[in-house]
Amino acid sequence: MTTVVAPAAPPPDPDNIQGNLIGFNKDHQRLVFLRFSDAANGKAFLAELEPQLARATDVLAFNAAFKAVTSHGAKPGTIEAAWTNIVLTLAGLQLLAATGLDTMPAEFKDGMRVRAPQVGDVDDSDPIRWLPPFDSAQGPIHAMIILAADDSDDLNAIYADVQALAQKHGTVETAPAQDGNTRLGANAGHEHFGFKDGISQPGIQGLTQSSKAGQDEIAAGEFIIGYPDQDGHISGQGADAPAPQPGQPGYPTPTPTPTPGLPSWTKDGSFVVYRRLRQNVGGFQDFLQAEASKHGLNPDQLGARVVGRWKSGAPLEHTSDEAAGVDPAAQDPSIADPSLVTGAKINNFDYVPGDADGHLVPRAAHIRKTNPRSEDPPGKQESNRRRILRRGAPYGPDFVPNEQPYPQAGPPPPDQDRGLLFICYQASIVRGFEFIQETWANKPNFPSGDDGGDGRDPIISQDDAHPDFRLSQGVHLTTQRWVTTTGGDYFFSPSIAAIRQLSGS
Ligand code: N7H
Repeated sequence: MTTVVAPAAPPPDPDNIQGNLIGFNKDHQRLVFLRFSDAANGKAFLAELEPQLARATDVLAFNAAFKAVTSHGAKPGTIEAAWTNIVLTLAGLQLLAATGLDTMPAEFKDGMRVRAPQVGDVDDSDPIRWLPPFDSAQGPIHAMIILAADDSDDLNAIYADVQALAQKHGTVETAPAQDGNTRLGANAGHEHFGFKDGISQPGIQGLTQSSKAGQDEIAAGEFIIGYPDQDGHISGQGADAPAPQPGQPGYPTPTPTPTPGLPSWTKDGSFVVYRRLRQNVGGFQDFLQAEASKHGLNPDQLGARVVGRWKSGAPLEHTSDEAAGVDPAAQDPSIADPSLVTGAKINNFDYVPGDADGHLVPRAAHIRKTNPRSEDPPGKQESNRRRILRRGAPYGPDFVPNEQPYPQAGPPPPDQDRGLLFICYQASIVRGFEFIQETWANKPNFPSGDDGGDGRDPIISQDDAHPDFRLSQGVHLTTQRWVTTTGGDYFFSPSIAAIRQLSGS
């Protein structure tokens, strides 16, 4: 019998993919919000910007060089880079006369404003309260430029280049640019609640190479249009995720929206979600302080249960790497063994059957809700169909102990406005970000409705009307809204070839 072996799909082309999909991972970031004056000017702007855009090749080469240099003892600042990318809204693509836009997915055509009720952006997160340029006053922006650099002077230099180009082609910055910065000193790599971030990121088959234990290598088609996804379908060619099992806990609404096939120019592109998420750090800390002792915990222990990791990033779940006798529920295990928070170990865990009820890591803890790993339901296969590439950065000043509490109503003063510029890449927003937010984070019955339900994700889904977090069997805490959406939208990150095509060059 002859076995016919299907030819392997060619790997994604890193020369054609914009670099932030791999992750710029720089200390300084700036988001620039643009409106083109007309199609001709927009095309001319894009044509001149294109050679300046960082490709995935550039980021991969930098990362390899950085690893080589720092593994020989050199300081991180020895090699530096400054990078530019552009992502476009539906309005931007329309103005540039992109073809086949009617076949773009419904959620992208709607934009984040219209999808707000669905993903839980209500009450304080309601779009009527969003900041420019995402307030409705000026109409949709056309493009967001993502700038990133190791050095703030270099960031200013590439920003000046973009501003000069914009001026030349009648393109307007519709709101002040939004800066994001790595926090300083011991807080570097930690978001404003104090937890280490950017740890669990999927690898991309055919593009990235990882030696990190516990990192899943996910099919490129989950993130990039035109490649096989985890189920072997070519992303963007109509076949979307199979509907979740009806009746399965946590799946009240099947979400897949099969598309008739995206236009060919979308190949090597990716859909991008940007959310400006304000964090009420004082409120979060007050909650931990007030609630912990009621449950025989200290504030750090309760914080670890809310997130699923200790502030150091050490997992709250047991890991095969940990020393005998260590109890990661009692205290941060990396205090006893600092090697547990190295790249080789920090993400090497799963939710073990012995913790199926969430007595160690509550099932609604932020990282368990947003990536249940092997937990069943939903099961590893389903979890890995919902992976996203998180590429955000913190913004705003650090919290100062004893600063004024947030006002009862309205926004905090500017010097207390801090949070996360959440950015993620995926091949389908409805399957990635929206599903995680709506069906996992916001639903109190995921993964289980037993015992009053597992509750909502206490970090990203505070529901003012029904705030609930199941700490352990029979123990439910009333949470608050500590993360508020203050703007954002859905974008498309076109390939380099598509940008040339859109620019008419
Ligand atoms: Fe989350 N936080 O400080 O609590 N997140 N997140 N996130 N998040 C993660 O593992 C945080 C947000 C995911 O694979 C960590 O890299 C905050 C949104 C996913 O194990 C920490 C905000 C969405 C993961 C935080 C915020 C997600 C993850 C641990 C908003 C999607 C990986 C560090 C202000 C809808 C889970 C790490 C995995 C990890 C926090 C937003 C998703 C500390 C403060 C909007 C998929």
